[in-house]
Amino acid sequence: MANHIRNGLRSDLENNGYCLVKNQLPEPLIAWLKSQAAAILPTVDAAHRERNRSQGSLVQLADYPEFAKIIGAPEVRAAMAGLAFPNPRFSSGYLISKPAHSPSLFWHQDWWAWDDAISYTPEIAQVFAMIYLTNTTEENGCLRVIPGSHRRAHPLHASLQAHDESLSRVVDPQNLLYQNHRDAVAVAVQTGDIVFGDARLLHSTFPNNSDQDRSLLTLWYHPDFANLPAEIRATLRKIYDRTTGDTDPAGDDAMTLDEWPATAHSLVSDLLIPDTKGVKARAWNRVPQWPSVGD
Ligand SMILES: O=C(O)CCC(=O)C(=O)O
Repeated sequence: MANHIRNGLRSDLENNGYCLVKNQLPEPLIAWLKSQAAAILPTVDAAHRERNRSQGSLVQLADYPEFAKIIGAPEVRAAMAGLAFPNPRFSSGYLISKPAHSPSLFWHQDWWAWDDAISYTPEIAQVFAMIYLTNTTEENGCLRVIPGSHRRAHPLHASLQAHDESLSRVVDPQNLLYQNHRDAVAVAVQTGDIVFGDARLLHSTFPNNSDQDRSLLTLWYHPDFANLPAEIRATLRKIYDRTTGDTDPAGDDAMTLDEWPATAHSLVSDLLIPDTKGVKARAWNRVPQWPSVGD
């Protein structure tokens, strides 16, 4: 597969904070992912579902080495090469399932290093790659985004309580963070597409009003890991180690990618986050402080 840089998609990612890479994954790979999801999702317990009612589920992929096949897939690598990611690394990923007739995902952004100056520059420190296992529409809970919100303040920022526990549990369904917004753009996909998005982008989903589950994998990559500030690299290592920022915290049998069997490990070894022993981690701050001028 030739690795041509796709300038239109790269500028979508830079300017709008997201881009849609169409028809990138072959049907057998999607069918295989669906079969994995169908085996795992029934094992998700009721307490997890309650805790993550707005997301649906957040199953840490580190516990399932079989997902090396998608994290290191040549098609995902080709998509990242097309977006001119010089040195991508992978820190974590989740299997997210939005059951039939379930609520919307609340508006939020996923970046956590807002104390670092890099957060207010065009540099893209972290992206999601969302791989949906069904076609999505507004009816079954597709993604929605506020284009450009990764680089400038938006009124929704003022009401954010990112990944606040009561938002995940949908304690108050009337909260405006579950509602549609006039600046929102729906991102409907076909299976085989990949949605890439800057972690700073405001996003949410429509409710799933259909009779079918709507699942996806979210994979977190870092396009130019080697050139990130050392403190951010140190925090990424902690995320990778599951000692910070893990929304599906480690149980007794929880794994990190370092513990994966050799066959799985070999598919992703060049993408893993190296040990940053001794480097102080960047403090966790989920709240942007936009400069008043010169953004
Ligand atoms: O469910 C989706 O479509 C998106 C999930 C997501 O963005 C999240 O859980 O942060």
